[in-house]
Amino acid sequence: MSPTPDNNPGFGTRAVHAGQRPDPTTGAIMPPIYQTSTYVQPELGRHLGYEYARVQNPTREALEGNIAALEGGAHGIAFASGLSAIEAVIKLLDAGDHVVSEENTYGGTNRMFNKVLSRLGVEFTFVDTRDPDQVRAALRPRTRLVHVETPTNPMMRLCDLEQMATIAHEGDALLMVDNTFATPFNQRPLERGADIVAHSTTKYLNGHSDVIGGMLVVDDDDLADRIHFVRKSTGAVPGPMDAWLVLRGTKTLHLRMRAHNENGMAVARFLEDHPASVAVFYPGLESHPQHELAARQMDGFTGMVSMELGSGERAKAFVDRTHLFALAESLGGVESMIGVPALMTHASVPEDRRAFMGVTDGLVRLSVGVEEIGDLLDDLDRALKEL
Ligand code: P1T
Repeated sequence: MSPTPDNNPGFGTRAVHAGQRPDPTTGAIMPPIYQTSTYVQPELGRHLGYEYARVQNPTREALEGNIAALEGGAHGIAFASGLSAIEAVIKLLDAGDHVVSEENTYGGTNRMFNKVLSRLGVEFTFVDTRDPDQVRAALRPRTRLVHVETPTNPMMRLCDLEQMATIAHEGDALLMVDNTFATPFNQRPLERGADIVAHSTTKYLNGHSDVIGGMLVVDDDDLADRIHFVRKSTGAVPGPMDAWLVLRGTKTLHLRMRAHNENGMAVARFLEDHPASVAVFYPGLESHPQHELAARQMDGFTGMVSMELGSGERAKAFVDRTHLFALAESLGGVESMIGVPALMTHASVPEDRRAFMGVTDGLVRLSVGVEEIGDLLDDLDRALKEL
């Protein structure tokens, strides 16, 4: 049976063990990669619990059990990407239903809502979820979902999860929280009343920049059944190799996040004190306007740091000059990355909306990796001096 201790094991123990057991045939300590599309049935009308790999796959199920245990939910449902996970939740709705979404989400989420799903008749209102009154005022009789990110990508804005859950539930809507930036090591939305946690597992959960993947975690059995139905009916499942790679990643999530949190804080403090920076956005800094909420709601502040350099020219000069910080989209890998959201991850957001939220051409986003902090600070210092 499962080696998973069931006497309330700690986070790191769950990260290593939850969802897994030694392979019943060989005792293999890692779940095998069940690279198969179908399963032979002993006779018509009887199967071994596995019919077709879009619907069931043991490697994927191990990953789902693992991440569900980290978020403190009963069900994990894996997807081919973070966006397909979020999309599946919208597919629970009908044309004419309404969603209230944080305005400063990942640009691709905004693009999917605005340019794809709204064409199918689901209506979206975008608000600043830092302000609960804006969320409350946006609710309509047919609002079925409130979607938030906290911290947001890339402005590192927060919303109060308990407040969001109360408001959504008053309006008979579900609360979905994209927990990609925080990870369950730092923040567990289900404990604060959220109904659905969404992840791009592409990021910290996998942690090694070699997979695109997504995950939803829910506690409610009926909601899980409805999401499973959408997934099997529409098909955005991850392959078994990718599920296995993410599972290998989550085993060290607690070790990596401690290092990301520590390095993120050190980089944020360094940049805040640096004369070249106009502003630094990091919830762990006392200067962050929502630091008190961050300290209450989060156990750590991640490796994501954004900074304003004052102009697009300065931002370009900076990101072109770092060596250890690789110029790339994505985040959450062990290697440090840097980018200019207005030209990269958020280019699809209309310019006036970007400007309104502070996603200027001079905004630089850093995903601080787990390299030696002295080397990372040297890299930033040298590139900033060359500006
Ligand atoms: O790329 P995909 O696995 O589909 O995940 C989309 C997604 C969802 N939610 C958040 C908060 C994200 O940051 C992302 C993807 N983000 C990037 C690629 C990026 O560089 O910001």
